[in-house]
Amino acid sequence: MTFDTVIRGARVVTAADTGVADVGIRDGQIAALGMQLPAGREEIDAHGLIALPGGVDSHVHIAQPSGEGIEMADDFASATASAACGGNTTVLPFCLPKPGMSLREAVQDYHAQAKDQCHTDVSFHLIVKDVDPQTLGQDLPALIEAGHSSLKVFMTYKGLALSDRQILDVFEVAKRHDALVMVHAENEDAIEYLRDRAEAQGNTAPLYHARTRPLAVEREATHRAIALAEIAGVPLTIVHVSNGESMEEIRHARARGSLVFAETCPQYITLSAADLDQAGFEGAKYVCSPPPRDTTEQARIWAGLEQGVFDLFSSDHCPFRFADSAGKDAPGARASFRNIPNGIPGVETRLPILFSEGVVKGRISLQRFAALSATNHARLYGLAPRKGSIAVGADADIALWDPTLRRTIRQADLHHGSDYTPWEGFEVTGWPVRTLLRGVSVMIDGALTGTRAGGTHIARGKPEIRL
Ligand code: DUC
Ligand code: ZN
Ligand code: ZN
Repeated sequence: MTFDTVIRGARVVTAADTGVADVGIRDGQIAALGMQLPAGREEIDAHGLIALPGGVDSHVHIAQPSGEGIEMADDFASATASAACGGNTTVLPFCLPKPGMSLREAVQDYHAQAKDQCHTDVSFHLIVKDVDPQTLGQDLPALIEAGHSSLKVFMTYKGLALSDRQILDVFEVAKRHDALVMVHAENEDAIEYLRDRAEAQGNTAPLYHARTRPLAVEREATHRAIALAEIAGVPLTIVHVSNGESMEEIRHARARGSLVFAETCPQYITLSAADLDQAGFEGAKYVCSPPPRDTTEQARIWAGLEQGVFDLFSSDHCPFRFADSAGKDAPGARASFRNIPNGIPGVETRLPILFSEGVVKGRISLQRFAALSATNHARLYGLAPRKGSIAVGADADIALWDPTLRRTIRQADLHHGSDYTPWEGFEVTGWPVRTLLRGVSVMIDGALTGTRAGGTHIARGKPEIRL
């Protein structure tokens, strides 16, 4: 038995187990796990390192249309370079049609943008903003069958937010075609009311982005999204859960027997509304939705991660440049928080933050880290068993981590297209030192080593809804 590559002596981690083993790779797949495997053409000495499933980040935004004159800071090349350097091997961005474009045309356009540009594998979620016969009756069924088996609906943002009836109509299509629906749960009317009031009182600084999206805005929409899913009889994922009250809605629904999956993100365990409350325009760097909360809510989110409320830990990488009128400094953004583009970069820092704050600080096990960072994403979004685990027959998507490496997060060291990181100066222990995509090293010691064209689009199967 010969191997293209053998990784020797790492502690191999899956969502179920850990143990020291050699990993034999052939034709891009894991061909053997064992002790003293025969020599490979390439030998990687990984003694003292941890071999984790390559990260699957199921919530990123890449080159997403963002309104007149606004541009996301990443294209597929820079976003996936950044992802690979952060220990990821697959990312799932959202495909949003530009005005006047059908969902099917938008997916074609997205495929064209991704082609030959990616350092990791990619697969697209579909954002449903037009609830019309063409989208529901034709585009969605065809796209789901072609491997785009997850949809996102919004309960906030003018032009994106759907009515309850429209959400139910989308749920119905998801049910018929076995797609998984992801919901952005914030109540648009309540936000609009609070925003108008804040502006009328002259409260226009970035902090008021957080003040006008209080917990009740998210908790109410989470409750309603779950109720609508129960009425339609579909499972759903509540994405980017920021606080304990929304988490309680999820817990209660599960106790009733509902199939609700939950995602949280680094910003909800490490950032707070105080970060938005800084002199001048600095707070705009932290404007994302839902907004970062406070230390009490951070602790509740940690409890949810430890106790298994959360299935997914994603970045919600949604990068804008700070010093750029096509980014955070958009026209009108200094006059009112309303005009600041929502989103922060984080695809490269997601895993080091969870590893350091979670595993190194003893809050979660390595197995849970694997589940939260890769395995559950792959299973829920139809990528398993090919992705998300270190198992014979799976793609050889592996991140080798040095669990003792201490790093201070610095914008200067990151690979995204944004000009800042919200975690500037944040200290972590543990960092990925090599990323292998289907057996090929795409990052070694922070340097990209693969070719852009190494990453490809993956058509996905149906969600596994029993995690
Ligand atoms: N929702 C997201 O999922 N990402 C960024 C902004 C938003 O509102
Ligand atoms: Zn969202
Ligand atoms: Zn997002």
